[in-house]
Amino acid sequence: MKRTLLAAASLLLMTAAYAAEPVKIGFLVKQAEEPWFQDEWRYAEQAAKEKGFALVKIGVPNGEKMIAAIDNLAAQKAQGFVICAPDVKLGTAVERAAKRNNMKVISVDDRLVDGGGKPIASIPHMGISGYAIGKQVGEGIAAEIKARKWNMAEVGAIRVAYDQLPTAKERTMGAVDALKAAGFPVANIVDAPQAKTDTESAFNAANIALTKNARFKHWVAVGLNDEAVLGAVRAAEGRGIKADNMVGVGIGGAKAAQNELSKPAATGFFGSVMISAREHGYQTSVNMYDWITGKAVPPGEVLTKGMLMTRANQADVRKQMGQ
Ligand code: FCA
Repeated sequence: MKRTLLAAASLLLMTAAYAAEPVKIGFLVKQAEEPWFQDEWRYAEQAAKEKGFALVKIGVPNGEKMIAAIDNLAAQKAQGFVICAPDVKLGTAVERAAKRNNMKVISVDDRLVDGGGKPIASIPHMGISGYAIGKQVGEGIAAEIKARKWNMAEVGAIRVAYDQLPTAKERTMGAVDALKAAGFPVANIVDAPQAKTDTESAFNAANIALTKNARFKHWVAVGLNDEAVLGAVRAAEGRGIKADNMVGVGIGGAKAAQNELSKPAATGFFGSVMISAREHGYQTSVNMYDWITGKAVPPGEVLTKGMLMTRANQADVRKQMGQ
């Protein structure tokens, strides 16, 4: 009798200890300085406050820092993490590090791939519907070309490219396909590969493309995010190509795009397809919390939508996207 009571008591204690284990979640992003990732973190903080878990935000600009961050999270007794890795090819390394430390992992924005380049299905993912959002970019540009009555033969299109990142390729190819569908001449599309996914690299890439193709009268620009298109817009400005001869449409719609679209005078940055930082930051964190606490297993893959935001509808789009 005594022994059974003791056993029951120790079981109770163990359960209590387990239940009391505070939930700690890591949120690792590849480019912490980018407004999009700042927004994701902000919405993740909101989830942490609401659900009462601890959130650890870490910037992971390269593979070495990423592995160190995962091990560090484990030492802090985090039970899981959400990650946008610096390189999707690190997928197997991410999964191995999570397993080794007995942590759960969800990817956000960039889908992790294995050694053969195949998406790792065992890591739940939330990303954007890259091709569809790219098409919205292309359609927005095509409509503006029409509105300005430009002769398409005289328009050059810069595709700021980062094709080693699958979502980047999908986005920019979606934009190119929409332009083609609107009758844009394929020969006028110029690829400008960027070394990194930031404004400076896009600026350098676009500059080369503009120099080599001085024959065009007007320009349009697409890229994987707002930073890519802003780089192209700034490069064009440097060559005297301003708002009346440039239509750039980005993807993201975070602070950088909002600032640009709020400048008193229009620039070549015509708009941005706004995507949901709230969903990517808040919902992935809630999904991780539910997974850790045994409430629910996250969906295998969620792809979110976007809305074209321009100077004309900026306030309305932000309201509709709840941002
Ligand atoms: C990628 C890009 C970011 C953002 C995100 C949704 O990670 O690099 O700029 O667009 O997808």
